Amino acid sequence: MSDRAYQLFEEQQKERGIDLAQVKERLKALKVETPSWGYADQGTRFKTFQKVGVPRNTFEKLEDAAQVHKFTGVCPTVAVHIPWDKVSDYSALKAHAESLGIGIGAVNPNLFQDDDYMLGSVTNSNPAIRRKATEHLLECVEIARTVGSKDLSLWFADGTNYPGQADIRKRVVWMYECLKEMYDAMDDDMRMLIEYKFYEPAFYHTDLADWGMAFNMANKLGPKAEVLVDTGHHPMGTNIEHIVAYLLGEKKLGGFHFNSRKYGDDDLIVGSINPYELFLIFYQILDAERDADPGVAANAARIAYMIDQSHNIEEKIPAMIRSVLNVQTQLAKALLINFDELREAQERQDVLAAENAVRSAFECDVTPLLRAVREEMGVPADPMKAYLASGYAEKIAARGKGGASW
Ligand code: PSV
Ligand code: MN
Ligand code: MN
Repeated sequence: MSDRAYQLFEEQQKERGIDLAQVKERLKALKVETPSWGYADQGTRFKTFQKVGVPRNTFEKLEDAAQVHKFTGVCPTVAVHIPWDKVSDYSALKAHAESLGIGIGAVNPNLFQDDDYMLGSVTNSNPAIRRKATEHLLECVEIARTVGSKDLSLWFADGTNYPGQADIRKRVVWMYECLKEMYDAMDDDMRMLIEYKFYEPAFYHTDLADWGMAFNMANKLGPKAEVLVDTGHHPMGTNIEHIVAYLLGEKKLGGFHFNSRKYGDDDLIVGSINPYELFLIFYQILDAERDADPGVAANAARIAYMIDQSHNIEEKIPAMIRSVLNVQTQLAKALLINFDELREAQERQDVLAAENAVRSAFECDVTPLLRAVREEMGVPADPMKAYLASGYAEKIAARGKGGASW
């Protein structure tokens, strides 16, 4: 891409009233956390494909994640899932991450892969099982402390398959009691990110089925608890950006798990199915960053952007790089919205002009902008090409097949 392409882009954006210096600064501030499990072998309930070169343990997962950061420059942290990433020495894990130039991000407790949790974890009618689940949550707070993480990310598979199977109202109370114990054990600067999902693995009811239930739980717990929006966890046709705007208005948007879906919780590469949705999510966030209420703007500024994908047919590292680039691309496009023009159109109640102010930004080609920003950040202008040419895939092939499966 030549300087000419960038010059042309700059001229076009000037005409649209966009200050590229600000756009570039905002793009450089983006941080996207990648999930340790996205580097492992993953599958569907029909088959897990074993790939050559997959990390054999959490230390190697961090090494792969460090490559994504090296080539994109925007992925300095990695989320861990316990016990998938259980190690005997978490200080050593932290030190390993730091030696690679990255850090450990959100700690995700796992309350869905133990036989004891078949009928629920924090909602189980058996108090001994609820105790066991709570102890795991407390253990994760301690792990977060050791690895220097401030975010505890919670998702529960709890739910029922049949009408009458359990007492729905009692389960809400039990969940609250367990989470309250965890909440009280957290440091003041830690955050509890509460994720919701409307079905799967439970098919009749899920205890935290939607944003409203997660929001209510977070409100009851207090200011350290916020809602996490996983873009794959809604029924068909849901307006996710509306949920985002609403939660921002309430100052309760904790973070995202980005991925794409076509039908269910597909966990596909973010931006691969409906890039406009991702763009519209960023539109709401950038709009909130400009809110006159400093609390709303502060919420927009502290959002944790995380990827939650399950790559089962894709090459792991390139799939992660693609996801990160797609997030960056849609943020870049949303930054080209002329918010003054938009406001004026809204005030005039000019529906078509307002819609045009948003859509016209999406229609811009941001390739020259992203290349320029990456060069200024000291990373390759084309991270995917650079990674593929780096020889890392060939190097990790020595790990062979049969790596970690989560
Ligand atoms: C559940 O579908 C989920 O989105 C949660 O975030 C889990 O932690 C993750 O996927 C596991 O892959
Ligand atoms: Mn998720
Ligand atoms: Mn999911």
